[in-house]
Order: sequence, then C-alpha cells, then structure tokens
Amino acid sequence: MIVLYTMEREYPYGTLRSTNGSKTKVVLEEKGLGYRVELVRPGDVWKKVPEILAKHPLGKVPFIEDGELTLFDSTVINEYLNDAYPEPALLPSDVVSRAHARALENYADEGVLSQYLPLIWMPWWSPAEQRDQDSMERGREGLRTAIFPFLESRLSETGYLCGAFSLADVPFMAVAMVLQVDGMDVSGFPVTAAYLDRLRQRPSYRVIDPNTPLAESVGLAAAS
Ligand SMILES: N[C@@H](CCC(=O)N[C@@H](CS)C(=O)NCC(=O)O)C(=O)O
Repeated sequence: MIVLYTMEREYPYGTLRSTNGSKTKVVLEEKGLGYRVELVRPGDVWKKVPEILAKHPLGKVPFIEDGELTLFDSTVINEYLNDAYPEPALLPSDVVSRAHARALENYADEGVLSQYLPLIWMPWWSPAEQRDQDSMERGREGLRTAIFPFLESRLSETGYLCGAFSLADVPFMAVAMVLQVDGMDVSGFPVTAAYLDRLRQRPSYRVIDPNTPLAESVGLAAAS
C-alpha cells in the first residue's frame, strides 16, 4: 500500500493540511488507490530532523513510499502516480495539450502555492493573535491582481484548465481548501469562484476538506 507522508493538524476552525501534501492526496483519491497517511510533525519538518532528511533531501513534505520506491515533490509524485496507475488519465492524450497542462501546473506551483498562498496559509497554523495580517492581505492581493485575472481568461468551457479535470487543476484544489478556511471574498471573479466551487464538489476534495476530521480523511477511496 502506498504511504503518503504529509502534515495535517486539527484546529477549532477546521483541519489544516499541507497544500503540497493535499495535491498528492487528491491524485491518490482521483485514481482510487489504496493508501495510508503518515502524519509528520510540523516541528520535525521545520527542524529538518534526520529521519525526514533521509526521505526528502530538502526536509519537506510530501513524500511517498510505494513498495521499494521513496519519492518526493508533489508534482513529481503526481506524474509518477499518473504513469504507474494510468486510469483515470489525469493528463490529455496529445503531446501539445500535455505540455500545456504541465505548464499550467507549474504556473500554479510557482505562482500560487510557492508565492501567495503561504502568506495566507501559514498564519492560520498560528494562534490568532500571532497572525501577520499584513502578510495575509499581501497574499490575497496577489491572488486578486495576478492569479484570478489569469484564471478568468484561461479557464476553458469545460470548466477546467485543460479540457477534462487534469493535473493542472490539482494545485487549485489546494487553493480551494485554503480559501475555504480563509473566507476570502472571490465574488469579483465569477469564473474563478465557480471553478473553486466546482473543485470542492469533486469527491476527492473530501479528504482535504477542512470540515473533514483527521480520522475520516485517510484513504477514503480505499475504504469505500
Ligand atoms: N515543491 C515541493 C514543495 C514542498 C513544500 O514546500 N512543502 C511544504 C509544506 S506544504 C514544507 O514542507 N515546508 C517546510 C519547509 O519548507 O521547510 C512540492 O511540491 O512537494
């Protein structure tokens, strides 16, 4: 059985999860794969303890074990899962569309998950009085000025970024998760708001839904 190492923690306002770990969790669910989640302590990740460094040389999450294989980086893991477990396909079949999907996945990773989203998400893991409100507002402003206008123009008539739901949409599942907790007003961007709601309706979202307690969010596809 595949083991996913990631960070998840319960708070009174919901279960918070690593955005990159959530990307991999969504793909495991979309593929209907059996897996179990090993929770990594945030303190061990920040301190870069040897046990984590042995599995992920940058001391981050997520990483997975699949039999003999240990693999890190959510994008690489998701590509591996899509190759090793081809059904349902999460990339288009023709070469050019596949390249577009990968480019959009990279856009989300570099432009959103590595840039604006942590400014909003990291403070939610701290007590309310310690949250840097300016940083959170800078993150929201980045989404409003750079990311949402792009989504408004790029979302295709299928309702996803690259034809059918694909790896390009997976990072935006994590955006949907973060903004559900944050409550940011997205109503000025109707196409984006509808997209985020559409992503939240997918069955795979249940395992990253902040309303899903830890005990219920591990390997649902395998259990059903
Ligand atoms: N490119 C990596 C990024 C991984 C990443 O930054 N993970 C965060 C949690 S969402 C982490 O472990 N941060 C701890 C750190 O950067 O020290 C991926 O996609 O997996």
